[in-house]
Amino acid sequence: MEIVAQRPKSLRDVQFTYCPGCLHGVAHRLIAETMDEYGIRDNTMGIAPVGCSVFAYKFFDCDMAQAAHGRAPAVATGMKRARPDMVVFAYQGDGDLAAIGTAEIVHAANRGENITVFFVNNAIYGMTGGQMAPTTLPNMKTTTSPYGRDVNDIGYPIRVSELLNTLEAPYYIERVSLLSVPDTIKAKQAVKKALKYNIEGKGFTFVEFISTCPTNWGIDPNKSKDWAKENMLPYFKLGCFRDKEKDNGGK
Ligand SMILES: Cc1ncc(C[n+]2csc(CCOP(=O)(O)OP(=O)(O)O)c2C)c(N)n1
Repeated sequence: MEIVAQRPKSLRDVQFTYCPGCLHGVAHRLIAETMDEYGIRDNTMGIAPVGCSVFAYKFFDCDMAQAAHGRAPAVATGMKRARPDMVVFAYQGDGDLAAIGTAEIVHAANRGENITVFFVNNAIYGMTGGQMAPTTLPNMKTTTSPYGRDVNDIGYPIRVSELLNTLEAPYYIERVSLLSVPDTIKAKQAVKKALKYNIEGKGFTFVEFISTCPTNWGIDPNKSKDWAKENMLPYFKLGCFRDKEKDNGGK
C-alpha cells in the first residue's frame, strides 16, 4: 500500500531549505495543518524571523511578513492592531526570540497582545553556524563556547516559557517537543489550542517546541532526537504552564 502524505493547503509546494534531521519543517506542518483545520488561511498573517526559518514566508501559504532579527512580536503587534480581524502569529528561533529579541517577546506577552508566538528552541544559533544561544545548555560546546558553556561566566540557559509565566497577561503558555511521534501529536494539540484562543480573541498565546540542530550540534540526524531527549528535556521540562481557559473552568 502506498502511503502518500498530503501537503496541508497552508504550505506551498516549495522544497524546505532545512538540514536533515532539523524539525522546523515538522513545526511548520503542525501550524499549517491547524490553519487548514480551522479554515483561517485566507485570514492569517504570519511573521517570519531571522534564522534558519527566515524563509517561512516562502513556505506558509498565507499572508506573511518578514521582521528584523528578534522583532517579530513587535511587527505582529502592529499587524494585529491594524487588522484586528486577522489571526496573527510570529515564528521564531531561540537566538531570534531569547537573545536579540528578548525585549519584544517580554513586552508583547506582558501587554497581552492577541497574537500567537511559536518558539523553536534548539539550544543554538543554527543559521549563522552554531554559536551559543541563551538556551545553550550548561557545558554544551558551540563555536563560541568551544570549552562548553561556563555558567559562572555566561549565566544559565534561559527558560523562556517559565519566564513569560511570571507575567499576568498571557492566556496560554505550553512547552512541547517534536522529539517523538507521541510528543509531536501532543505538540499539535498545543498548536490547536494556541490558535483557537487566538481566533477567539482571548489574548497572548505561546508554544515552545523543543527541537534539534544536528548540523551544528555535530550529531548524526538519527541520534539528535535522543541527544535532545537526554540533555534538553531535563532542563526544559515539558508541560502547560498557563491555560486561563482551564483556570476559568473550561477543558
Ligand atoms: C541585527 C542582526 N544581528 C545578527 C544577525 C545574525 N543572525 C542571523 S540568524 C541569527 C541567529 C539565529 O538563531 P535562532 O534564532 O536560534 O534560529 P535557528 O537558525 O537556530 O533556527 C543571527 C545571530 C542578523 N541577521 N541581524
